Amino acid sequence: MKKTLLVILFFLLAVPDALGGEGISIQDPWVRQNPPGTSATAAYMVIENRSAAGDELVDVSCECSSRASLHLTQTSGDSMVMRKVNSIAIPAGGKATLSPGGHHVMLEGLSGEMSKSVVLELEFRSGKHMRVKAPVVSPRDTEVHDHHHH
Ligand SMILES: [Cu+2]
Repeated sequence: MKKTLLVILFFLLAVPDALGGEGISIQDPWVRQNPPGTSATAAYMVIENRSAAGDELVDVSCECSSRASLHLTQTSGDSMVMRKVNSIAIPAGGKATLSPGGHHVMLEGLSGEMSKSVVLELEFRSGKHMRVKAPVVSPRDTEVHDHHHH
């Protein structure tokens, strides 16, 4: 039965276009497993825009948390500061990369332990809505993940 679930999950992750609209697609979504006793974490992904019109990610929500917002991590001197942003631009024919140390989806007020994956609801300036299933990745896996992608 677990195998069946994994196969279904893999299928959902492998066909993001089926979950979204034309033009915009989401690649490689993932959420960092929050350390025990904490109630906040971040979600990352690459948003690709194959259409001729620019768009913006303007809102996000998740059943997993009471609050979800768009954040940007900036380095100021020796410290890293996060601030809320109103939108993340996805240029026409380009992409926006949400990754550690940059833009991310901040999830605060997590309702309990994170499960194996969460569903993020994305809202764009164009009115487009997308649902994205993002696997929860533990910090140990995250290191591997980061090395793989950088
Ligand atoms: Cu943040």
